[in-house]
Amino acid sequence: MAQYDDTNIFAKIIRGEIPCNKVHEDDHTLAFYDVNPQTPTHVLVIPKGRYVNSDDFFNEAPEEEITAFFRTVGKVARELGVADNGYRILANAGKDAHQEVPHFHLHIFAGTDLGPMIT
Ligand code: D5M
Repeated sequence: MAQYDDTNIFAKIIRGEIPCNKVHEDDHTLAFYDVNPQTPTHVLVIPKGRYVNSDDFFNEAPEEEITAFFRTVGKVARELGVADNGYRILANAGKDAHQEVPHFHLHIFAGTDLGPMIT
């Protein structure tokens, strides 16, 4: 399992050391707008726990945290008003996927016709 780096930018956001444009927060999960949006609506959803990537989260997180996380993804999509027209969720995990921030996160892309999925 990869070593978690407490100095990563999302860890700092969770600790309140740097600001974010928050969409939703609960005990287990935080959602905020991506600083470099790829679509009209581009939000990141992260667990507050220390998980490096999806491999780490899916295999190591307690079921309660996993359930809370995905419930929040659904809730956030509805709160953003994108659930009806649709959205895409994506997680980059590790080197081959070019994961930039080593704290597990899901991207929510929405607000336009996203086209067919590529790669
Ligand atoms: O993508 C990481 C994503 O995180 C990328 O889309 C930019 C975004 N990012 C980086 N720093 C911030 C801050 N401070 N606020 C909001 N969004 C941020 P990935 O390649 O999946 O690791």
